[in-house]
Amino acid sequence: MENRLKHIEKTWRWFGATDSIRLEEIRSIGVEGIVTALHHIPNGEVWPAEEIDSLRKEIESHGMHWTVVESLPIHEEIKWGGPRRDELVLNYIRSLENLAACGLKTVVYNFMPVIDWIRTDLHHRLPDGSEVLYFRRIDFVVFDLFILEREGAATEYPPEVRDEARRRYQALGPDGAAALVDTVIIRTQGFIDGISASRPDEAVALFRERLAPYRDMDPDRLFGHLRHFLEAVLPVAERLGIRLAIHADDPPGPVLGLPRIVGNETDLERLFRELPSPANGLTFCAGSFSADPRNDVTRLVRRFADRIGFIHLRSTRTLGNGDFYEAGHLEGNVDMPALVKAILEEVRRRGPDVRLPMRVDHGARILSDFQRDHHPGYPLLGRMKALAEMSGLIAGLEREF
Ligand code: DNO
Repeated sequence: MENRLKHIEKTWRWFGATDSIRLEEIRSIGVEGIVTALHHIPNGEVWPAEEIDSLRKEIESHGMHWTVVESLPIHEEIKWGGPRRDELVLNYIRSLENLAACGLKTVVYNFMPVIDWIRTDLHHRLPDGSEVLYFRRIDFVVFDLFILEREGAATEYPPEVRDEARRRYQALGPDGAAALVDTVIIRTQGFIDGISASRPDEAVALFRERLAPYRDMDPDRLFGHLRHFLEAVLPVAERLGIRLAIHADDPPGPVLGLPRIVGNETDLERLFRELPSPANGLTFCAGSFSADPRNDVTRLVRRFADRIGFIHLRSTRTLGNGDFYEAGHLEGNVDMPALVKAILEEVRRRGPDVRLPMRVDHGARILSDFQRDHHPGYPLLGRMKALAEMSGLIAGLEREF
């Protein structure tokens, strides 16, 4: 294929039948591999081989491959260690067997309790007229203290933060508060996590229910649950030739009193030291790691290079007060040329025929993205621009390899 990078396979996240962006459009912009999941199957149920295979064939009929599964989600009960967890782990294993039987070998998951990625504003306008995703720390505190009314939350914030949050909550008013719930839960979690709530009050009730079993959860216990899961699943994955690739926490660090354990060098060091199986891999999400300014993202690539099974290229700009927004792919906290170079060094080390799948993660809304429906962060043109930028950067750097 023309347009083909030597060491990197260009992939694209597609949400299947509910995605307004069609496979033929994706193919026409030089994408080789699709990243998707059986999004309609409730979390915890087995993915049937026939359904996996028919989706695979649909993608292949458009001249591409289904390269990465993102995600095969982990049921909450595995994360909090509930009574059904071993049964749910067995279901997970059966899904892995069915995926492997259909040729799928890279499987993304995350271990964030209750809530996956978090943004408080999906329409932050930049001076150039584009719209990006934004995380405003104080709005998240408002969500926690005044909407969720989480027990014990007040003691976790200093008085001046609580006062600021109260003023902000009053300024938002009831409509603003409902819009915040819509953003934090319904829009950002709904399409990836099958959250079916469509009204803010339902969504909040569901959230409270999900939070309850995590009372007193600390990072060590959560890690213990991840270990329990991986000890069961990794030997099977090894036998099947599957690499599980855990996604970084987004944003890294505790939220809503819940620990997060995949956010920095210390976390990754522990994960791979305690579970050294080669099937224990990483989805290197540059944007997620970059939302903690203490992370040196290029250093993380170098340190854990051999664990990386899949790359998400993206960058954020942090604003020093806990806020961040999604910067252009060549802007923000990530030194993208240095990061890509570190990745190419690793892929070359793996051998001449190895190519690592990469997708650009999220994208600004630009041009006709405003006229077309899409999941937050996944517009056509903004991502296409990012893909073009990243492809050019990689093609240039590959000359040295
Ligand atoms: C959001 C995504 C996440 C990610 C999962 C992986 O845009 O980056 O939802 O896919 O955390 O399990």
